[in-house]
Amino acid sequence: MATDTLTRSTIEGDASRPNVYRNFIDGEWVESASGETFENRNPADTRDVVGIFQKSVKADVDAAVDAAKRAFVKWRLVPAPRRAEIIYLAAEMLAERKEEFARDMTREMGKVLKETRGDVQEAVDTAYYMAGEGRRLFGPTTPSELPNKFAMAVRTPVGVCGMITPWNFPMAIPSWKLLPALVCGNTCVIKPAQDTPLSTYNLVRVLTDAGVPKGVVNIVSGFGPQAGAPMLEHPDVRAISFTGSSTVGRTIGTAAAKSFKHCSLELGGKNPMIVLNDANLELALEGALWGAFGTTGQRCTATSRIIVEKGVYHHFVDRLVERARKLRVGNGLDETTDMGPAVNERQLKTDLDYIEIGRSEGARLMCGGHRLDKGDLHHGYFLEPTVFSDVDPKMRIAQEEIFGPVVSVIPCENFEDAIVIANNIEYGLSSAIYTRDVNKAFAAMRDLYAGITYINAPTIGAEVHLPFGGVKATGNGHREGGIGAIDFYSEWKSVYVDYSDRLQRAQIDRPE
Ligand code: UN1
Repeated sequence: MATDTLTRSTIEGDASRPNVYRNFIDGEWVESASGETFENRNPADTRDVVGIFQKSVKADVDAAVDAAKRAFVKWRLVPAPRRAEIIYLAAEMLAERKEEFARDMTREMGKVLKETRGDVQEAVDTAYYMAGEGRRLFGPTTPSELPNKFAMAVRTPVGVCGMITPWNFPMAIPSWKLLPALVCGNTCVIKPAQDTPLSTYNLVRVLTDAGVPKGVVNIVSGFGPQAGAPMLEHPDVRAISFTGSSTVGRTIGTAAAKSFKHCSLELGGKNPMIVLNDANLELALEGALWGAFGTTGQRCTATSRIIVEKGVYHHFVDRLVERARKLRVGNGLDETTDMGPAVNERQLKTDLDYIEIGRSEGARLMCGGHRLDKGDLHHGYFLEPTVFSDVDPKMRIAQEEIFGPVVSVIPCENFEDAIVIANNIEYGLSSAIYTRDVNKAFAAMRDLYAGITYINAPTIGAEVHLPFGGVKATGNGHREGGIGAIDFYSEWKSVYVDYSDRLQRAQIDRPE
């Protein structure tokens, strides 16, 4: 089906009567106490209203936390393998509805269908992985220092968990948080990003259909200051998980610390890709295009700096520009589109501002730099794929997270120089190197200071069963994905069983 037809029929179907979505609290779909709502519009065509959502306030968050607290009493006692069976069933249901949910996501967020299918798949993968954890949740058993005494540590749930999620992975990231929390026996209140609440609704509906009891997962939609901040202040919320900018993360971490909440922050990135003289240049080029312009550059793992050794620098830049110019920008519902729009007007403005900053700093704008607004694109937030070359590592475009399709190419002298440039940055999420020299590849694995390093692959595309997160301003030391998530959503309890029938004093009664 042509995009045109698809878009128009969607508009006609919805413009007269867009769906109204309520909050989900204690198993009921309820309106916000504020009585106010907001619109979720398609960034590729702002005439298309994806849905109307509740503008939640503190009273809604309080009701959701209260429901989660009551539900926790029973949910924590459901055997973990049983909790996991529900998550397994949810995985199967998500997989079945992948296409429908991908389309919803492209409409609300803009990224192209093949990527939104990937986003739903990431939730499916997480669900299968976490379902498996229900029969593990391993803890250590260990010898006691005393005779006739048994020692072990078990995982216990944390309690009510608050989650504040971003718009760039509208289903995958909520799944990274909700699913490990649930398998560990926690209950949840989630506030999805105001740009993409529908994908969280889709995920939570599936969880509910799969058998998650009422009150165990609650949704409050809305804006950070009104609907997110009350979670940080609420004494009954024991853990907060946030993915978003480092600036907001700092505020959240500070607020959470006041009441000693567990707090996991997954923040910004400015991810380098190093291309050495001996690299497979065609492969590096493919990787650069995918890493820089996939998801319209709106990934915290996006390749935003390409550090190229001088022997191949000019050739690489020429080829990159040639290929970037050919990318088809448009509505993500059209299967032939390579790159969708920016998520909203503010993000588009940020991108354009940074392009101006790059120019004024003296970087060479090689291609792109303009808003695209001819024809159908006029109703969306489209931007040309943009490449700057001859970027100095100290420039703002090489230091600050842009979160758009704007990449900086930085020349370097050699491998050692590349590593220095790569690390000389506030962030440390992902990193990549293209080389055929195994010695340099291993040195890079050791020396790139980041939470993720790829060899001969771009900086994006982490898999869900490995730790995900980064160093420095990228986070506060926690990891999502795999066991790292289980660690965050559980508390260790050490259990000692003394079956000696006498008082034995640790450290004091040492057997002769
Ligand atoms: C993000 O950009 O916040 O590794 C998450 C990736 C994806 C997740 C990105 N699996 O690129």
